[in-house]
Amino acid sequence: MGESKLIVVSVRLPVRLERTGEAWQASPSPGGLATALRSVARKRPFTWVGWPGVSVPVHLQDSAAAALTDFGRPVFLVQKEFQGFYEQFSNRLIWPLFHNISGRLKFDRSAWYRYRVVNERFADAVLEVAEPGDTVWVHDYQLALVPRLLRKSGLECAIGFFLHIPFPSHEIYRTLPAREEFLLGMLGADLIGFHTYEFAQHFRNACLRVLGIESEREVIALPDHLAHLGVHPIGVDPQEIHAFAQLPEVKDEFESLRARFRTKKVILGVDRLDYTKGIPEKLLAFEEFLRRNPHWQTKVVLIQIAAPSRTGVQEYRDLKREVDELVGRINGRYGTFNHTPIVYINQTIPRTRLSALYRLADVAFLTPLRDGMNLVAMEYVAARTDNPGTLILSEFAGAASCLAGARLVNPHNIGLMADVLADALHNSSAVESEFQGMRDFVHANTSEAWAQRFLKRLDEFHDNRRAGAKRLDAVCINVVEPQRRLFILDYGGTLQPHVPQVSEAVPDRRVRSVLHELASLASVYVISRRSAAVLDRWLGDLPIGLVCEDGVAIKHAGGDWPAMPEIDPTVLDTMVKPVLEDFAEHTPGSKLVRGRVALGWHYRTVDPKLGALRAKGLYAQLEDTLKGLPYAVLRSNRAIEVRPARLTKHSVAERLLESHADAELVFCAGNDRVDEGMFEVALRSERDNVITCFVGDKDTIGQYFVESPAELVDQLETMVSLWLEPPVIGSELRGSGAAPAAK
Ligand code: GDG
Repeated sequence: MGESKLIVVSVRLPVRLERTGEAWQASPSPGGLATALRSVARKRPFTWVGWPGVSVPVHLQDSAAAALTDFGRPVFLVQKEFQGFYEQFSNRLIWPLFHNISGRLKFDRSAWYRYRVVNERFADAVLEVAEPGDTVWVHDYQLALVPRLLRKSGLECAIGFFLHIPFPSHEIYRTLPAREEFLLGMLGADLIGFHTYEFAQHFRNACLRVLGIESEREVIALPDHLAHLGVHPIGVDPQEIHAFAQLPEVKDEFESLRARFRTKKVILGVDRLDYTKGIPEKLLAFEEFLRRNPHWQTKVVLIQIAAPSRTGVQEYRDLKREVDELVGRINGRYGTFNHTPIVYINQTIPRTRLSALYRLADVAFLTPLRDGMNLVAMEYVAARTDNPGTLILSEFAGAASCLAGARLVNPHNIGLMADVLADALHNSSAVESEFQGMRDFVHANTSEAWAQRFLKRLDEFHDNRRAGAKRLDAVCINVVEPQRRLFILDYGGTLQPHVPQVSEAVPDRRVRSVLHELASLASVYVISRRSAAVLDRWLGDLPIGLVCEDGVAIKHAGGDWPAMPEIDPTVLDTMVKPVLEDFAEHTPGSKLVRGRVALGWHYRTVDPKLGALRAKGLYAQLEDTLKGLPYAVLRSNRAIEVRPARLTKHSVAERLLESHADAELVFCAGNDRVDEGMFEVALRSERDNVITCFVGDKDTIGQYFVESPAELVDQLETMVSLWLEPPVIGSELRGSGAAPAAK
């Protein structure tokens, strides 16, 4: 096997693809990412998967792919896909939402559908080129579903994901209609990278509040793997920036600009013309500065480069008009015959000019309302090798957390920005030591170092991965050989989805039918928190065993319920209740729930963060209080419960295993921490064939998982059909035929 390769997946291939008649010409169009990956790509085999940037008619796709061979594996998109996936969902929904601009939210179901389909196309393209042992690095919000799609496909590769834009606070994130699927998509990765600690924390918080996944520090535990969260601020290439500045044409450009603005202070803004970049706010601040400081009016110039971006999107056209008007107004008001206060360039300027401008500008004025990082800030610092300048930077840019020598501003505070600008120009000799600190950061944290560090972490995490649960696949596990089988199945959340109303929790036809069929092949027990009467109504006609109230009593198939146990309430009333009451009083939204044998504290409607914190404290306190007593303290999904140890699911599982000592296959399924108590018992029993299956997206001690009750029912149906299949001589999957017995 050759050396493992790196597969980079981003929405765009770093290429310019042009058509002449039926032929295609591809030339490199390296962006920041391609530069960052250059050194990594030199060291190991490397492939890029992405869209080539233009629409390619189906009959010309083969020839276009051939022209792109040296650049990577193209994913072609037709116009409708491009619009829905890219313009609508990615750029008109996720982009504003993740930049805290939720007023612009436009959720369109068909765009979401396109987004999913295109993400599947990207994942399929990766699967075509990937081999076991490769590393796949997926980039940015347009492809958030790809990591999970790859993981679900069973790909044996390290999977990394990097989010180049901010991750918003939960208050904003939760407004996204597809919030669960989007989060789970990213969680398919082994390592998820963010520019700042704040974004990583927002993500972790969203996992708790949207998915209910509690996590420790920087790891989100999922059934089949750990998704690590990493803070990896991207960088630039200072050496290249420096080398570029030495080019004769850049020097010429610099001299001519210097001559042109020699009597003036130069303030520079370089942004894509995007509403997140705070260009109108910057212009207003500059206007306010001129108004407050008349003596500066003819001595300072703001050069604002606003490279056109997403011109097909209405919001961007509106922004262009707004900026045009503001520039016109300010220049009209403060301009003179010989002086124009704002030099506004609504074009992408050549790198030579940009490089010269970085050297020329006394002040870089960068005021995004929200920005993942802001590379311009870093480029400005890197370009000022000889004399420092002043960097005025929005505190809402990721770069603000790395560039300690910048003067931070709130871009919504126009007056403050005007004052900071005045101060920067008055005290224009920037402090060398502060600037040097920023240079040091930019030199230590280059784009290449960023890529190398991310990939190193990714490989480490992948190498040290724990043996997590596997997705349950009835065809692959050995369910056929064993003749005597015992099934212990939790009900709510396991066989049937959780619903708010008990009346709606009635088993559906499929569940009843699979239980019925299963019962002819195995001993089946269903455990539920419902009363004996409710269970009888729902499932009493089936030839299966029932366990009521999460372990209070067992009714065997065809038998009757035993007398319900009476318990002495002293311990619950005197030792447990006061503690629970105290917690309920101090935790708004939580409440005490009294069952026949149990006392519980439920925090389903409590703020998840507070609930998790209090639950931890309560659990520890109860364990301590009840030490040595025959009571169990149980943590389930958003509840803590105390009940006699003999009346728990755990003890039911022990008894069932005892009474089915001859069962060769034990299958146990549940969706809750309490159910994991049953898993423990089953796994400890040392039977040859134990299958413990967790239903859900959280960490589990179960060996297998499925994502939903529907998937579990699917798998149970498959098992039934495998058992009922007539034996095939010589086949690996020898059917056992219908063989009930102690079943
Ligand atoms: C996303 C995130 C994150 C701009 N105008 C011209 C020009 N540029 C170059 C700059 C810089 C790049 O474009 C812009 O980078 P930013 O980081 O400022 O912003 P986004 O494009 O929004 O990038 C951002 C980044 O991803 C990386 O993770 O930092 O937060 O939004 O390199 O120099 N280059 C030329 N002419 C121009 O007119 N030649």
